[in-house]
Amino acid sequence: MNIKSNQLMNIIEPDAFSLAVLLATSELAEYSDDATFSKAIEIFLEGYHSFVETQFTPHEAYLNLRWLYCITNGYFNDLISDGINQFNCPYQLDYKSGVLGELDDVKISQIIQKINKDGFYVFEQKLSLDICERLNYLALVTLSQPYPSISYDQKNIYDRRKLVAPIYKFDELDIVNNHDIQSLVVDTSILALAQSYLGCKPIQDSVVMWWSTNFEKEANSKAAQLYHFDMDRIKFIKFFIYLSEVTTQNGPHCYVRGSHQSKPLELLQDRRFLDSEIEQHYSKQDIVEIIGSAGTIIAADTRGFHKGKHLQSGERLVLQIEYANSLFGAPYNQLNINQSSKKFFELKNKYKDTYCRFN
Ligand SMILES: O=C(O)CCC(=O)C(=O)O
Repeated sequence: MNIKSNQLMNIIEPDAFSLAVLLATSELAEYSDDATFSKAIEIFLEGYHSFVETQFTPHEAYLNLRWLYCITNGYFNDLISDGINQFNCPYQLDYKSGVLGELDDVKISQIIQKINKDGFYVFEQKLSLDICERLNYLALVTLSQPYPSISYDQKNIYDRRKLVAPIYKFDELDIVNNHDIQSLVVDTSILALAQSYLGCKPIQDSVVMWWSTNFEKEANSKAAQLYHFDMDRIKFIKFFIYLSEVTTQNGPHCYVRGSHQSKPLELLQDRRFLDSEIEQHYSKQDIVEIIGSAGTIIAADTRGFHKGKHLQSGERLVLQIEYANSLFGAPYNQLNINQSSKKFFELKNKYKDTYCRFN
């Protein structure tokens, strides 16, 4: 592992991504002599090679990504991301406006600066109420999976009068066939913002919609109601769209400002955290509850600490669209779309790398 970058260039003939990873990891190997650390990098590297060949990440390599994030306080991810960006240049986008507003390069760079500093951004522009209403209707007529649940093959139509779980999740395939969702997935303003933040062609890696309910009296860890950070990909950005009004009572998304950059050592563990643990390390002003009317759109780098606040009353419907710089990491869905809108069909073919999960 103590091989130098230029030596690697000469002895290996990999494709662009694996070369990027090799360069980045060789730099990291010089960063530490510790055997466990080197072993973790080796497993990651082998896993990455295997991913490049098969588009499938070995579980152990994914676990090593999570561990390396903690042990390097994010430095590992930043280095690999720099490597990926050398070989995966962003698109030349001629049009950058959409649901996030009239975006140009100046506006995008202001927003990116804010996300780099705070870890999240709440857009002035909101999703139209018409679309929110149509998606609420979709969420009331489509089967969803109560979660957590004693049985995971018991999808139900959401019935707010007979709650059985703190959240109800929709199958990705069921929602991506909807044309309103498709137009958000290929929205050019979201694409432009994601690629500016990631610094490369973004890969659309998940679309999730779920109801949160006040079924339980306490915060449920499995329902993401305790603070945690995500580490399913190397670098990623999530767009949350509130489809119902969200107040402090019905489950606002909470984010710890600046916690995506680096974390206090005591919190560099891959687990859930009590509010009191977070409060010991961050000031009240930096622990933010994001409330907003239906249509509110938030971009967040959820490698920072975040949670969905436990609901005291009511319910919340939210849609989440995520982009990453690689599909390496947790399993993802490959989706056979059987009802493409014209726009979705055109854009998924135009930006094939980004929409590679959609057949
Ligand atoms: O429900 C929320 O606002 C939090 C969701 C969350 O933790 C996540 O998407 O990673």
